Amino acid sequence: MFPRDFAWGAGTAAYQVEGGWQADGKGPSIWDTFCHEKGRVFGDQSGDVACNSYELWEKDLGCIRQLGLTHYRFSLSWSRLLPDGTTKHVNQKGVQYYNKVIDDLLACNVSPMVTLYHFDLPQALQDQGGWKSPSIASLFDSYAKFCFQTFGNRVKLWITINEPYVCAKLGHEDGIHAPGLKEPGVTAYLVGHNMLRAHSMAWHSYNSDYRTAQKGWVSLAINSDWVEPLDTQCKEDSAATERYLAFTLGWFSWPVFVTGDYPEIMRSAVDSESKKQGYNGTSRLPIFSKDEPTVLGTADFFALNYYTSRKVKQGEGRGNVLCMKSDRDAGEVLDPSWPICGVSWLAVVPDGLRKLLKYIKETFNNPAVYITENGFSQVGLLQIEDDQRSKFYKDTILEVGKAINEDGVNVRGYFAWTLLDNFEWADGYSVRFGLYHVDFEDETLNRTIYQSGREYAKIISKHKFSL
Ligand code: GBH
Repeated sequence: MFPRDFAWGAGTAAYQVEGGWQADGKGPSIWDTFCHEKGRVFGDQSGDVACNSYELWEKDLGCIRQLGLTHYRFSLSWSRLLPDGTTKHVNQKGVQYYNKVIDDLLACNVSPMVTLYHFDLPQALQDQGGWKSPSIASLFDSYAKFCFQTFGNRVKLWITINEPYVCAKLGHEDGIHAPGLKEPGVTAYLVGHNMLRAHSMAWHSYNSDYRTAQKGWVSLAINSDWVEPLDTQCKEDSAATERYLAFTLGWFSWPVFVTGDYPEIMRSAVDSESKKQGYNGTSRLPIFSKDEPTVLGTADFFALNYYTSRKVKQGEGRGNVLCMKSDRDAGEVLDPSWPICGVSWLAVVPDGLRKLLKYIKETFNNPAVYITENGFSQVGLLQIEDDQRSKFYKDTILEVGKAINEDGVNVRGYFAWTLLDNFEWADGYSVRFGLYHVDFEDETLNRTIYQSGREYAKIISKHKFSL
């Protein structure tokens, strides 16, 4: 059912697992700052220690081997490598750490997929305006080139930025992620724009300076729910669904995969609202400069993070409120038949992934696709025999198989989120997404495989060598 060279992976992100927030010369990131402020995160918890993967990497490697993964996705902490964010000072201890991770993986026949940025901007760069500042793009590009130069002889799959949507919206519109800004209707668009520029510069650098020698692939990870009109017969619901898609999946995928610019629906909505609101002549949605290389075509594959689905209904109309939600003007609802057994936003809809994959094939000209994240959480009582989650993985992977075999989608790999229970951002340690349980109460931070981890290992061993 799965191609012979299909990638079977799991993922993590630096801030969620590493700990060692001040170890060996690491500079602080915006998540260090954010967590150390009162009232930001569940129980005022932080990633100061997390799973301590900085010191316990070999335990993680043991888990990776036990699962039989062919690929492991992890992210680099920018400020562990470059403490003030710039290449003026390189922290060699950080370089050594990631060199060991990469070399150990390769020695075990596991291919690394490396994310350059998973939410943890160096605080020193935030102090200069962070993602709001146009100059962040070239700072990111320098960091990216440093990583290609240092690790690219061994890393063949790169993700520049993880989920620009989440960074922009949750970090700068809703204020529930670092840097905790609540500047609705304006800053998220600006941040998203600079993230696209940063990604594009890094891709162009790879393409011109490293691709020939290193022969890797570079993309950005785009999160998207699958959405359908609540009432498929209702024109307004269908139009709202189009708008919803334009403001979520479309925001980052249209520029990169379709036109080099934002979706027309998004452009016209934000432009006309801006005009009404007296933004004299300018739109809150920035414009791509003709003087910079195009963002169109700056992805060698489609990297998709899929978790859940939504039904979309007619919006309530655009009031006078300045925010993205008002620009988007579409309401979301859950289908009562979708189970929710973990964190509240995650309705279990495995076939939504198949539908989304088909949509991606048709809309973006049949790209190679890696599902770079998909997973299911546990909240509350600890359950090592987590049969609901085992079923989730079985059902979802079956849908991926159908997408490949029945819909002809070019899916190259599947990465479960996540290897270990870890620091789940604003939810701290209260939400567990791991294939391994981590005992955060105990200093040893023991890793124990869940039933779902054993199930995933079984699926992998069944398919890994079959054709
Ligand atoms: C991923 O984002 C992240 O890449 C990963 O680091 C994280 O651990 C994983 O999800 C699990 O959450 O709280 O109602 O405001 C997935 C996209 C976007 C899904 C934000 C949850 C929060 C909804 N996420 N969304 S709410």
